[in-house]
Amino acid sequence: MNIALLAMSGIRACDQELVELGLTLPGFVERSKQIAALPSLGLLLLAAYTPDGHDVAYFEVEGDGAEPDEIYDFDLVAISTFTAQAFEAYAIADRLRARGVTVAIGGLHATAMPDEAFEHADHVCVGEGEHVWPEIVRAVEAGAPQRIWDARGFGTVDVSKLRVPRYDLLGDRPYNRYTVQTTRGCPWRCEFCASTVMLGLPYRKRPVADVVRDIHAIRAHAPGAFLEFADDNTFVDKAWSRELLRALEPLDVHWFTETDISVADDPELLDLMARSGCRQVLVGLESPRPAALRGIELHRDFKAARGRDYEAAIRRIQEHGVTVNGCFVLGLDEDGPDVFDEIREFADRVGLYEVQITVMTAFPGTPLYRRLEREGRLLAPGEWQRCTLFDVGVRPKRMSPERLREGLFQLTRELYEPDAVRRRRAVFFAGRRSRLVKRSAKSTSSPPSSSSQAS
Ligand code: B12
Repeated sequence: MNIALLAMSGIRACDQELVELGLTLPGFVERSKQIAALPSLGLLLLAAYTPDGHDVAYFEVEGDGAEPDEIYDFDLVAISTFTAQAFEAYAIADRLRARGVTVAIGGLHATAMPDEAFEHADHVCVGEGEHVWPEIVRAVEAGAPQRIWDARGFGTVDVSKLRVPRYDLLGDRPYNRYTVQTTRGCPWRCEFCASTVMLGLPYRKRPVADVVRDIHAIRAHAPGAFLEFADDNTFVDKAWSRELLRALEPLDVHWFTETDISVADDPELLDLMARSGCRQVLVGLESPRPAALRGIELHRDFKAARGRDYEAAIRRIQEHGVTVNGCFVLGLDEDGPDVFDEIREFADRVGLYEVQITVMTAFPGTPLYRRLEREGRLLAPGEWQRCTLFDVGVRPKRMSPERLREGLFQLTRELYEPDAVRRRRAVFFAGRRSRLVKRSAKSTSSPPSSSSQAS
């Protein structure tokens, strides 16, 4: 068969005023462009798991939502989608099926809403695709009946045996970053986490040698590529992390990842991160107010336990030369309208190199969605196109939805205004310089250690 893999790419927001505001803010636009063009790692992995004897090609739906004409010539089209673009994906699937093309859909949204997806696709994958995808291909080839495939029935994917994603399928299309996974899952259970539907699975680390192998595959396709680890939380196991970072060091790569604030506890890890090319870590801080963090992480209240220590922790990370992208969720139950100023002040004081603000969003399948549905606080249930993290879809507890939207606008203007960005970054560079000065003073005043004499 001829199989097309169709990724939905680009960044979305329904609120036109916010989109226009973004266009006038250089920092904001620069950041969106940087992340807008990433290939779908999920589909590149599926390509590697396609049974022999089939031809596979990779396509992307462009920002305007239009699918490429070529996909109508394929026998089977596999679509991967997140929630915000679910309706666009369904519309494409409907058009394909109307023209006799078989469609399979998977990804986070299909995992949360399989029955809904099944109305638009011949086959739906719930959960990880590595075991299910080959079965779907065989079923389509054999003309077997349409069905929903639940990955849980096929056993948890053993990430120590993952195949190399087919980066070679990306062709000449330019990407700003290439993704590679080092871990899957997260030990924490944040109420709003949009990856939750996959998080019932255990936290899994890949063999370091396999990560290195995949990076070589990326570089064979795109020499000098900037890497993004498509992980939920990379540095949970500190010993494994050190092993990974030591292996990255000689590769001369630059990379970005998402992790929790506990990286700040380990100076050796931070040194290794800097030396191995880590440019930035994205950390979900959620609120600058420790009281607002209570109850967010449902397992051990991890965020509430760490909130008081945020400032010192961010300084420690940044002093090592690794920038922090601190993410805040606007509209948390314990945050009132004062939080907008508090976030700006926090970011200025700490010198956060990058700040990301999003509004509290109830993704289907999350504990937050279920709670807010019970409490009658979903403003537009089922309007998945609004699940962009920028469109207000939830009634906050301590302010009106309109006030939340105004606060998002106000803070967007204030945070991304060029002078504000420069001021924050100046704090980062000053902290970095002072650590380097201290380090060089220490190394010139202390006698050489036996190990450095030996080397
Ligand atoms: C890379 C990334 C992007 C890239 C996506 C590139 C692409 N085309 O895939 C870009 C920058 C474009 C992007 C955009 C957006 N993103 Co994003 N992104 C991520 C990120 C960091 C990693 C995703 C990833 O690669 N995972 C690893 C792969 C291996 O997993 P996977 O895609 O789930 O695929 C597996 C299974 O789902 C399954 N599978 C997937 N597809 C299919 C298809 C078939 C047929 C089958 C059988 C199986 C199958 O098999 C795969 C292997 O097991 C995650 C955060 C994270 N840490 O996970 C957020 C994340 C996925 N994004 C998120 C959001 C909200 C967005 C945006 C809405 C932001 C915005 N305002 O525009 C847009 C939506 C765009 C869209 N496509 O719909 C949310 C999604 C929540 C949700 N339920 O929808 C996440 C979880 C982040 C968050 N803040 O919570 N994103």
